[in-house]
Amino acid sequence: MNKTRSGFAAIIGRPNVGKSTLMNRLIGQKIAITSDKPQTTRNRIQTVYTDERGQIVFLDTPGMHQARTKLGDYMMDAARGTLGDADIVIWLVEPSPYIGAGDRDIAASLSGMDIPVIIVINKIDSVKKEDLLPVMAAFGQLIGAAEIIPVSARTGEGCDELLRAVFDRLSEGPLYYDDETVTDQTMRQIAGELVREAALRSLRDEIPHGIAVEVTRMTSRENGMYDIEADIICERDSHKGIIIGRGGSMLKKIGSAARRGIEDMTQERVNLRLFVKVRRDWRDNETLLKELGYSREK
Ligand SMILES: Nc1nc2c(ncn2[C@@H]2O[C@H](COP(=O)(O)OP(=O)(O)O)[C@@H](O)[C@H]2O)c(=O)[nH]1
Ligand SMILES: [Mg+2]
Repeated sequence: MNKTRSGFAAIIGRPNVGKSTLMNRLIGQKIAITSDKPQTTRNRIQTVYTDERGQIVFLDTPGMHQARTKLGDYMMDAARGTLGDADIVIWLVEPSPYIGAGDRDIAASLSGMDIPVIIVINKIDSVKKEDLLPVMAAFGQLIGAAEIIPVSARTGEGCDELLRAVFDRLSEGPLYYDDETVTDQTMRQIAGELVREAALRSLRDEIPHGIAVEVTRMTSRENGMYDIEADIICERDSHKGIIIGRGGSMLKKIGSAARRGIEDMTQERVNLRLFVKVRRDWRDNETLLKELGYSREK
């Protein structure tokens, strides 16, 4: 019998470099939500990739950033805690040769650790081929032993190379999950995240950072159709007005985008009802954070 390789791969990097997009691409399914707003990912999300070579358990993390709220603290804990569980680190960076303080900090914390690191230069679809060499040279000097792989999470270029590099560095081990398992997230959790993604993508400025979503009902009818109700929670009355929009237009836009996303995930028709609620300063309220699933003891 062929021996399989397996292990946990933490995906880390600055906010917005494409960690969640890459993870979804590698497993071939949309599990983690993505947006062009920093700090879209709040929880640690685990997904599983299995093929004849073995099994990689990917850990998507909130980006490394300076926390300013209790929610921010929780997100940084989730990011740091993940490193302790990893057999290998996939460190995503932007395709630029100018390495900022954030990436230097990450390099410094990685150099003190005794696990293999793969530096992944993402978004290569957005730069010319000849501009890539200086980027690879710059990061090559930062952590000597690391392999550097250019990819585009958007187009899939380089992703097979990346999977090969990860399997090369994992040791022989058992499959932790059966080959049907794709994630530790429940459908209900993903549905809530898809509502939050629709809100993030439709709203501008600071409002998206102050939004949470709670799915209060998710039931399925005999014909398979889902009935889902969810609260969009925001921090102020003025935000509530913006989320609802003139004549309810914004909430309608968020609702139809979210419904399409949930229908893609469930492959069933979805009847979605959204409500907007104000919970003042929930991002700094331990009790509310816990209720919304952003709890430290997990
Ligand atoms: N051009 C380009 N954009 C990308 C790529 N990967 C991610 N993005 C975009 O970068 C933004 C942040 O992506 P996301 O996965 O949410 O980043 P995260 O915060 O690191 O998880 C989104 O707008 C993505 O569409 C890529 O390979 N190429
Ligand atoms: Mg993310």
